[in-house]
Amino acid sequence: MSILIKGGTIVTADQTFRGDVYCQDGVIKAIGVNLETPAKTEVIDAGGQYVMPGGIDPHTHMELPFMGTVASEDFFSGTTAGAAGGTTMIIDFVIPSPKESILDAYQKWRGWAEKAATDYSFHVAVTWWDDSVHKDMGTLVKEYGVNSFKHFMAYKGAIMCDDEVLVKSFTRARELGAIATVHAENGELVAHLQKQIFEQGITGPEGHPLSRPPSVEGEAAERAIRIAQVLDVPLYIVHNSVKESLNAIGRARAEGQRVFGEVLAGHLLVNDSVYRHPDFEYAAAHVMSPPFRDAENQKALWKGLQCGTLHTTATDHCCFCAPQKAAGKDDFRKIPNGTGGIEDRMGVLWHHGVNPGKLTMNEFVAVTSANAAKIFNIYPKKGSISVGADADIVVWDAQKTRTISAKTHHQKVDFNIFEGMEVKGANTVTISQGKVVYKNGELRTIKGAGRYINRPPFASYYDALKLKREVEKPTAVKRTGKKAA
Ligand code: URQ
Ligand code: ZN
Ligand code: ZN
Repeated sequence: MSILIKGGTIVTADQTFRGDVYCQDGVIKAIGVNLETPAKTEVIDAGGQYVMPGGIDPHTHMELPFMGTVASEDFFSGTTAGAAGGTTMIIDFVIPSPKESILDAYQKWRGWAEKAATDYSFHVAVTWWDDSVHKDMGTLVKEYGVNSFKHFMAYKGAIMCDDEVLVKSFTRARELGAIATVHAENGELVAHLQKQIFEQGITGPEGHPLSRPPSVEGEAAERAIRIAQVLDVPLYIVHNSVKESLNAIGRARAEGQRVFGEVLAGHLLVNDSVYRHPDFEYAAAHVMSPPFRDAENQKALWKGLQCGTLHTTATDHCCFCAPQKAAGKDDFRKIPNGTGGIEDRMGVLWHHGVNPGKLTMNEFVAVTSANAAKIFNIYPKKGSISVGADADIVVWDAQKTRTISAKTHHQKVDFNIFEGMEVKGANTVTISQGKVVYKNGELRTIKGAGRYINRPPFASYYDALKLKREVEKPTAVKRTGKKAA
């Protein structure tokens, strides 16, 4: 199976140049002009369009069991919707219940993901601790290609980690050459504020953001950063939504600490006024954590993306339909947290980022694909247009316009947080593993065609052990028993 993408302008995270791309057996084999190709090669006309690495969404939750229900999007429908919008790989999450073997949970999620249409990988959440978790983290790194471990500092009484678990798990991650990632909200404060607000008689979705003010996120981000600093482990903070988190990341990075920041397309573009909408269904459809924020924080997030405090964009695609959200009709604390976005991330970021000049095209590729590949150690196999890379490619028409709507999207959810948004710039063709999976509105995804992608540790397991921090061993003070003069 070979394919030639002809006549386009190649845009990578660091280069823009005219070139054709020849792919065979799912891999990029040649880049250049006037390429010699075998007779049966499928030719894609990319004239007047850009040819970019397929998007990588490093934060999704397909068919996640959560808050008493299961996310409506599954691994096939979700990766298909991603392909429709130019995303060719997801990094999803294995989230063990407390006391559930993390290895068993990993195998369970692997089973669910077999139906995926495009490539996928997993962060594994550490939601509890004992020796078996310590051991299984090693197995997951050494044998299953996991190099990132997630920690929810929110969701008290469910999957929240206290500091003890953070310290033990971060320490283990460092030993293994893995990266620690966090959902940074102080779960104790959230629980306290939720109760206080509910008892004041605020039971609707407007109570959700009130129980998660910026300081609740800022405190957790700073705490995670400090713990990672003391334990000398790299840290990735997911879905940053407020300037307090950006300031914490910026300070740490200015001091040379290895901290990375992620931002959701939703947090960049959806305003917190949605929670004050009179219609419950509309407001509840936007309930996710951290909540969407005000214009001032949105502005700060764009600056964070422009200045390099934020490195990746994601969606946290975790869908619940209206009947599911209705569980919280009389109590906002019961509204399943989560919103969609995998199909629209690339389009809304191009329209609101590249078109007004906030992001160059190269920066767009960096924040939608290449940086995630680098941070999670699968670059240049993913996130690049280079010989030997996987042939995950989008052909992008900067002039193509479309209006986003739940009526036309391919996401398996009855709501779209970008409903009615008109965007200019969209993929006309999406190629996954060297095969066309989307072309001019026609989906050609195949259930189960996606592959699990191993992500090696950042240092070999044994090197990482050898690299174990040599703390200067403080010497004991010899005391003579004589009183000081
Ligand atoms: O917290 C997360 O990332 C998961 C449970 C999705 N839900 C959400 O509100 N972000
Ligand atoms: Zn989260
Ligand atoms: Zn999430």
